[in-house]
Amino acid sequence: MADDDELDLAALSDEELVEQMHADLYDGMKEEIEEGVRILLERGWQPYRVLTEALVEGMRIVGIDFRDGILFVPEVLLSANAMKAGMTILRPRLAETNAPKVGKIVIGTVKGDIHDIGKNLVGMMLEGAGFEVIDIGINNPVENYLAALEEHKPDILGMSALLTTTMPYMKVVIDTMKEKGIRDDYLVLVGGAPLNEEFGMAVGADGYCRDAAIAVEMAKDMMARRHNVRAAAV
Ligand code: B12
Repeated sequence: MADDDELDLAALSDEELVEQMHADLYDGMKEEIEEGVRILLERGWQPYRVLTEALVEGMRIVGIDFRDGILFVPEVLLSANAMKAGMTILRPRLAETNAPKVGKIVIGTVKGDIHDIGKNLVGMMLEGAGFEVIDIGINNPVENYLAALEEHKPDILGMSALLTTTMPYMKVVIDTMKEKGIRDDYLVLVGGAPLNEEFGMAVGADGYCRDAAIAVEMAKDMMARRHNVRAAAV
């Protein structure tokens, strides 16, 4: 039984619960977020809907107050941890287990940047769409990307950056790939809040994706086209 002053999340309507989860994410309430995610799933919500409407939207609100100096790093870290806890519950549900593997991707956040929620989300969604995902984490210098490409031989390299100061590093990675003569062996996808299509093209990527759903579409599309080109060549 809940205490008198403790909110019974299960008693809330869907709409109230989602609003409460935005507030709980804002306050970094990990256990409440976990409970909210479970309740929505039990009520038949699709995992992707829980992810976008409850978690990603909640983090968007956190982002606004962080930008405006109302929230600070320690508080946003708590929000991020609560978000990650919710994502952990959703992850296996987003992954269609027996799906045939459609391709392989190495994904990581660039050097100097420790933001990983968006990257993790893209990885989870790609996993759900049947990709094998090798996540090399955050703060990756070019050497890490090259080593991962060499070791895992993926179809796609994905890079994430959330800071205007770190996004130019994507060009360093792509230029190094060109110097080594391996650029065309991989498709390169880039993403992160401060990027746009134009930036993606300017650094020499094959594609820029605004969000994880677009990343899945683009990755699948690119794999299909690559497959067709190869099939036509034989
Ligand atoms: C959470 C957060 C943090 C957390 C990160 C926790 C974590 N584990 O990730 C903490 C508190 C650590 C943090 C620290 C800092 N942060 Co911060 N942070 C954010 C915040 C609020 C949310 C980011 C987020 O998770 N969004 C939710 C996810 C789902 O969205 P997303 O990351 O954009 O990802 C989606 C797409 O972009 C895309 N995508 C992302 N990556 C990829 C990769 C590929 C391959 C593809 C295809 C697609 C793709 O798909 C994703 C899913 O849909 C943003 C605000 C914002 N508006 O972005 C600020 C923000 C990014 N941070 C900012 C700043 C300034 C900082 C600090 C410098 C603050 C400081 N003074 O110390 C430090 C820098 C630390 C570092 N060296 O990296 C600024 C950046 C400003 C700028 N223009 O550069 C922002 C924009 C806030 C602001 N407006 O001031 N931060």
